[in-house]
Amino acid sequence: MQLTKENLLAFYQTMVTIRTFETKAAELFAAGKLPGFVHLYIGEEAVATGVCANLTAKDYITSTHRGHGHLIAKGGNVDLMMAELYGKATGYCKGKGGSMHIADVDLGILGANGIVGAGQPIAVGAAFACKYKQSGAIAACFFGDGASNRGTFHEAMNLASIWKLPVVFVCENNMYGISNCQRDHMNICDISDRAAAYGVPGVTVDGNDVVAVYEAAAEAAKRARSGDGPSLIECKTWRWRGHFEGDPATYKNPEEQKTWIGKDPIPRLAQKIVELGHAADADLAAIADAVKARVAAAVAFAENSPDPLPADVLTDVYA
Ligand SMILES: Cc1ncc(C[n+]2csc(CCOP(=O)(O)OP(=O)(O)O)c2C)c(N)n1
Repeated sequence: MQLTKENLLAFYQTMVTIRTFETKAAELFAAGKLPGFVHLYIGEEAVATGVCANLTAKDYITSTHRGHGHLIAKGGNVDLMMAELYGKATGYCKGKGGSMHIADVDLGILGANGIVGAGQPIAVGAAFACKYKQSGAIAACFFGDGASNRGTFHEAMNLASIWKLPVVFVCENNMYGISNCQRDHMNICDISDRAAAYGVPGVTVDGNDVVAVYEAAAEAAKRARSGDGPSLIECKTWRWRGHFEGDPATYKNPEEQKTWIGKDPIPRLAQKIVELGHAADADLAAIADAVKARVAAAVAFAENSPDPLPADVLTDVYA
């Protein structure tokens, strides 16, 4: 598949937006400006970007507790996201949800989710609706290596398989579930091997190579759209930060961390773009500067937004 200059530059812009938004979120959290937990996706940007580039606004995604990247790649509004992180009334959930509950149903974003593995059955339900209504839309379901141990994963894969539902299961194997490295929480190397148990195609790709992710997702999306059912894509990647901001991550091997940071997906893509002659370093720097200004505007929007009113504390909540 030949990706165009426009495709690659769009990938670059999305990945830099995720990185810049999250680097700023880390800084703001450390400064005590963001209430609640923040789980960062830094280092994993190629996964959300490569998958969502195959989706339209009609398609659905389910996200995780580490969801900022999925939301940005699916077209989420960074002003509303940042305001939600600040707990402001202008945020996606009017300041009542925080980082782990952002949704935008009009964009097919069915929500970040603090419950590990909860997005899997939701994606199956969305895919069932797509098939039932013959809308032509599909669902992509992001989840971690830890979440692939949950019963929800196995139930979701099985049901999607027997009903041939249009779901792309995307396992973001960042090698850790909180402080447990993959070899301590499962006895297999490739999570994509689990697909065979459900009669589903499974593939493992380099999750730090946006083109590899894009191509695997293109194939899975095609399969889903043509009525051939689900696929499982395992993207091997690495979480650069602690599990949540404030986690010193002393359980990680510093050498391994250094090796993975050397595989940073953003400079890898930049190098490809420059080598192909699609842009010069200065053009990429201009994109990064524009993104920085966009994120700074989102911070200003959040800071200048009102807090939710005490009188509204019981509106828009279920319990
Ligand atoms: C059902 C459930 N069990 C446990 C937790 C606590 N918990 C939060 S994140 C996490 C690890 C998730 O690991 P993984 O799925 O690999 O995602 P990652 O954090 O690596 O992106 C756990 C166990 C939870 N939120 N929900």
